[in-house]
Amino acid sequence: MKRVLITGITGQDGAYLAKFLLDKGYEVFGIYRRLSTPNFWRLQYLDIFDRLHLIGADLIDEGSLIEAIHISQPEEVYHLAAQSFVWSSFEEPISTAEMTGLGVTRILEAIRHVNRDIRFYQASTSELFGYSPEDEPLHEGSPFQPQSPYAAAKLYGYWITTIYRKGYGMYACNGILFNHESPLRGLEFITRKLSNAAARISLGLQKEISVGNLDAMRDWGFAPDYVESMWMMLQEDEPDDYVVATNESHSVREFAEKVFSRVGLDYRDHVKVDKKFLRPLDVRYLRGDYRKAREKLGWRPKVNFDDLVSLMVKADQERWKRWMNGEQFPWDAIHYPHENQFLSRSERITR
Ligand code: NAP
Ligand code: G4F
Repeated sequence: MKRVLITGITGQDGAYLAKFLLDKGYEVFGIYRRLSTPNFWRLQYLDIFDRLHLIGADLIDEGSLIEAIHISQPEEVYHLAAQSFVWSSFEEPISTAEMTGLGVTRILEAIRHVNRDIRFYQASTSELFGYSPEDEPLHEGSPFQPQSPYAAAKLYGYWITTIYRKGYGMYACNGILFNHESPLRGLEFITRKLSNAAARISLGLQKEISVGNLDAMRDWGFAPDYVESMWMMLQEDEPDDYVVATNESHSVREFAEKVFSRVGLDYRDHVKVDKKFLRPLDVRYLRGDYRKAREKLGWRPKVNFDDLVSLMVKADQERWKRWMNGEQFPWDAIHYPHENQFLSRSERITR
């Protein structure tokens, strides 16, 4: 059984990737950080929580990462942990640089010291580009022009991954993923913010929602499709970098219009603009050319924009209907795993 370590397993992509790899027969280890309120709801939602090994570690704590590699002895590491919210990176630029930027070097160093044959995936992003000419989608050779502290930190992560690949001969890949969404997306990101609001408003639980820049355009795909590309990148003979996208761009306004119309409402009656959600700098337009991923990896997106909108609002409506019928959300139930699921320094696995 192949062993894998996922950083950021409690996030959207980490949860879907863990499920994908469990279904492929991997033994899955993930790092989680101690929070005052446990945050395992996505793993519970996908019903995979009891099948995972969890190791306490933090991106700021090099020793904890080294220990995580020792304990899990993985063949592949997927580095997904980061401060991933662009808006917050303007509020917390230094901690974003620490986690989203330097965190990559810390995990790469841990791998280099423990076992440099481990294959490494870095969660790079379309935010690196910062700008997309409308007539030509972005590809692996397009210039990088980051527009936020988050993007600057990811740019560092991108290059340090490349440097470890070239300098130490490590199998290290950058997946340059464009926006990808799902019912497990954090509520602060615009797609889920809108799908959740549309669901609640349609059920009489809320009247309106405030957002920022309605004119921003993104290339939005479906997260479970995208985690498959991460795995594909680590199965090749040689490490490389790949753009993963849909090659379609839609505005926030269009997402709002569609998501509200799915529940029989007109977004103009419910979506207000509040400048507190604007950013000091915003990426206006993104569209990605995923030809290389298609030709070399055989990857292509399966869920289109319209279906993405529908499945997100449907999932949110179902959640709120269940809540109205007295059921708990998974995130209402504070869930502590059974003791032997947590692996600590004193409980090293020896195989
Ligand atoms: P997410 O839902 O925000 O998940 C981020 C994960 O990082 C969470 O598990 C979080 O743990 C963990 N984390 C944050 N700080 C940490 C720290 N100091 N130590 C240990 N763990 C820490 O993000 P996502 O959407 O799944 O994205 C996964 C990765 O892909 C991120 O690196 C993101 O920047 C990148 N990316 C995402 C997209 C996208 O559209 N989703 C596109 C391109 C790239 P907690 O649960 O404890 O907070
Ligand atoms: O949903 P967003 O916050 O995602 P953003 O900034 O594109 O970043 C996401 O995708 C990146 C990949 O390109 C990842 F690297 C990153 O980790 C994250 O997953 O915002 C999308 C757009 C922006 O232009 C924003 O200004 O929506 C606009 N927007 C308008 N009103 C809003 C809002 N964004 C948020 N979060 N909240 C609003 O009220």
